[in-house]
Amino acid sequence: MREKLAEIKKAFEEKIEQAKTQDGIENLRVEFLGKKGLITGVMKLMGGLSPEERPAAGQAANDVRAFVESRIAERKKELRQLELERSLEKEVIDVTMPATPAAQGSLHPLNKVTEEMKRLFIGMGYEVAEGPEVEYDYYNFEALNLPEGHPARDTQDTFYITDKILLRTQTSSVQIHVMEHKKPPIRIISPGKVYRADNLDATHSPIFHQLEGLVVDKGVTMGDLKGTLEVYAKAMFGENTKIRLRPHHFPFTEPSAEVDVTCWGCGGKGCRICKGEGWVEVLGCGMVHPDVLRRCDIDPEVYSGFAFGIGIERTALARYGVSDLRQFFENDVRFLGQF
Ligand code: 2NM
Repeated sequence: MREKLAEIKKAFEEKIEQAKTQDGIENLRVEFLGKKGLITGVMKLMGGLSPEERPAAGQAANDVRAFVESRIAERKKELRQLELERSLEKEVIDVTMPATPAAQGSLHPLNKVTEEMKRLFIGMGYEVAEGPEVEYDYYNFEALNLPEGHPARDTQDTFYITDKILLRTQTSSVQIHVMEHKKPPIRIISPGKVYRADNLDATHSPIFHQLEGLVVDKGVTMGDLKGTLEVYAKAMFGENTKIRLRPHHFPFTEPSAEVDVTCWGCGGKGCRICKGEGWVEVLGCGMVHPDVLRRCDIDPEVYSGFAFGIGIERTALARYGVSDLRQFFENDVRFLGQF
């Protein structure tokens, strides 16, 4: 019996050293201590011993069992520690390594120039006014001296929804709404989308953006208009920029002018940007027509005003040297990411 226990103990000691996993130890526990285990087997033989032999043998068997139990617990702990060390070694994290930068978006170039223009005019005391893109023909045409039969109202040029409702072709319609509801002094800009029945090409789009300005007060003159536009031109195209007004015709302003700025590419000498002219056209403007004021219940004998209209796409094309307006609408991030 003693020899048998000694053998079992020896076998256990060898096997426990080789056990490399928790499962392996569990198997050993079953093999030695389980119901059909080796030590349990020896215990069962106890009944066949004489009463004198039994206590010592029982003691010896219990000692071996206690040894096996404690060695198993110990080995389990050792293995857990080993496993922990191994995983710590494998899962090292270098917290000083630079992080992968998260991809960051940027403002769309059209929004960027719009925001720049807004900031400039807000700084001069203007408020931003917005209005509907789906508009009555009255606000888009009639109120602006474009009566029925005017060529600009042609279905070839304007998107109609019904005979009387259309997609606005200019943001001046917003200014009519404002003048109807607010009495002078008025100082507003209205940025936004406008629609014309054009085919998309390098210089035209059926949807584009405008920013129009309107100032109405007592004693507003063309000199105020010119001074305002000079500030705009210098801020937008550089401090040395000069402007010139060329007589033009708009139905809603009188007098009207188109405005050129000295070319930001060559300073006026003539280059590819200005096509050798030295000047680039950037906007249209004029003194608000007395009929337009009158329709909004503003007395043109008391008040006068100026207005101007800036094409956002045109300005962005010029500012960023982009040659094809379609790039603004294709939303290719390789293009958009450059601004
Ligand atoms: C332009 C050019 C000239 C304009 C006129 C008005 C209003 F509502 F006061 F009559 N708003 N915007 C205007 C004047 C727009 O765009 C090229």
